[in-house]
Amino acid sequence: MVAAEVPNLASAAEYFFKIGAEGKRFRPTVLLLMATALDVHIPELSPPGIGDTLPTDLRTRQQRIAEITEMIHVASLLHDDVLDDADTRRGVGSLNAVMGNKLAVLAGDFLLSRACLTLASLKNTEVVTLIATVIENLVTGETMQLTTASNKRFSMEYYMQKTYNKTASLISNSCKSVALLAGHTAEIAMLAFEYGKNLGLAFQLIDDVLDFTGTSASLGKGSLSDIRHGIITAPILFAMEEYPQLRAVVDKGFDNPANVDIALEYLGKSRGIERTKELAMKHANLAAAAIDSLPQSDDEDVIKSRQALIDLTQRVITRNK
Ligand code: GRG
Repeated sequence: MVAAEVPNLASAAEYFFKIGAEGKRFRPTVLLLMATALDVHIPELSPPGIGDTLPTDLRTRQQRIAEITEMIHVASLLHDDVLDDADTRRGVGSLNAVMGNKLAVLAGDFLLSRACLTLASLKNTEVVTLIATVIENLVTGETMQLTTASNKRFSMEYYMQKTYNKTASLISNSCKSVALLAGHTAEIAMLAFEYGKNLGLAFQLIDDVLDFTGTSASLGKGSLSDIRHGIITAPILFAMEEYPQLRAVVDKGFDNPANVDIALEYLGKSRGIERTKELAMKHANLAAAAIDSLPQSDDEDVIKSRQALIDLTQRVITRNK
């Protein structure tokens, strides 16, 4: 799907799909599990669609959503790395570092266009609307993160909205798309959405903890990339509630590494990391509850996939990479 005719564009677009640089493939894994978890009998299942080019097999159509989702995810990583001037990604050189900003941006655009073509081939306008909204949310989330207005940067509500846009929208709307393609009711589609939303929020909250702690529990062991870029995440927001003096430190900016150390000191004294983990756990539990609310099934594969989706909610909050 990502093959291109022009050699430079071909190697750029394929870069993060090659073995060793393919990442965790967390989103497609969730989506294929969701497809099986929802594989329950629907009496009035609508026909898959119309037209010769339409894949008739439901599983194949749901797999297309998993592929589209990973392509959009990788496109957003490529653009993100250009914006952040990143050197590495997935343990290898970032594409902007290896092939330059121009090709990295174009490769992201190319992946988006391939994702759109695949989406169009599904001929489902509701799903097109959901995925188009995801792309808008990703751009909005990234833009929200650029804000310099203190009332927004220091607001937990703003942070959660940004987190939904940047991370949870993609997985929640694609989970919902998998349900809609199967012809499920709005109620079941909403449970699939709720699972993805809460899993995505938990995932990002833990990402924000790991930025401070890395694989160990001690502060300063992570890449500290967010704080060094002036991005204020949940651990610091919670620490600021306990220590309002921290606000003045954050206001000074983090160009001076000594300021990062002072912020880390406050964070260490506070319950910031703990409260962020608790919030992640709350969302992980809400995600698991959405799966538990699905209509009962005796099918062994359905039961296994639902259990795997529930297990993933725990893996997300206990992960260290
Ligand atoms: C081109 C669609 C598009 C968007 C442009 C740059 C931008 C607007 C949005 C950035 C969105 C972004 C990078 C969100 C972060 C999401 C996130 C948690 C990434 C890390 O995901 P993992 O850990 O990564 O699943 P791997 O490498 O395992 O796939």
